[in-house]
Amino acid sequence: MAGGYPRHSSRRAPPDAVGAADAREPQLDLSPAQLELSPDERLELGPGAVVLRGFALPDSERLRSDVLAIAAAAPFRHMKTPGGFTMSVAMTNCGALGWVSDPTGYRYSALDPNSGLPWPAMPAAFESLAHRAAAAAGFPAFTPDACIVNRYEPGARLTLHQDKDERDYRQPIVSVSLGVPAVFLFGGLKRKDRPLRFALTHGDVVVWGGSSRLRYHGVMPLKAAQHPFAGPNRINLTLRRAS
Ligand code: MD3
Ligand code: FE
Repeated sequence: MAGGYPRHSSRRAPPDAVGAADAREPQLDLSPAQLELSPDERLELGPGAVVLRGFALPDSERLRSDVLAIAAAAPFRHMKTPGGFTMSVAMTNCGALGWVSDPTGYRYSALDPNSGLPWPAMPAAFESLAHRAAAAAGFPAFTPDACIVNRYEPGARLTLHQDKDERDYRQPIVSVSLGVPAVFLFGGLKRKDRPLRFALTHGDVVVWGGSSRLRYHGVMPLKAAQHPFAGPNRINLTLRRAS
């Protein structure tokens, strides 16, 4: 339990401070061109892991206003971890359940601890997008009850972690990348397995199911850039079946 972190149950390992960006240019294993190769805009990364490049682009404006409404009701915040760190990624949630972290641990909760109110409802556009993306990847019955909204400011990152706080790992996770592009790390089933690196850009949707569901993954420090969707930030939605 280095640094007070449970080694296997944590979604997120200790984050670095905001602004602690790596100065080196990350070397990508899959170039943006490789992620663009197929006319049906679909790339299998591994069993059950499917990139649907640009799948969210037609919904971009709707998603943007929905994220703004969620953030107005349940503002982005930098959560504290049980290990005593403050996350560099700012988070909020929507849906019946939201993921929260505080010095006592991680859990899904029906209430926003900052307000004591339920999380904002899952917007229809989120649910529909997740359902269509999961179906396109071979998961026809996916109905998310939780959506974590992550906001990356320049320098924010997620170190390698597994997502293990959900009840049923047979349910995939659908991720939607919006705004400034990021370098994503896709590791193996052991933390030490060398991760594949590739860019996730605005509008990309990835379905993470099957044997990829428990693979380690993370996000490199966000480079300073601008994108019309959210200025200097990257927004990532992860739609889940938590219960
Ligand atoms: C691979 N978010 O919220 S989304 C997270 O970009 C998280 O904000 C990242 O990891 C982000 O937990 C990555 C892509 C993702 C999400 C869940 C996965 C990849 C995954 C679960 C298993 C394997
Ligand atoms: Fe994750």
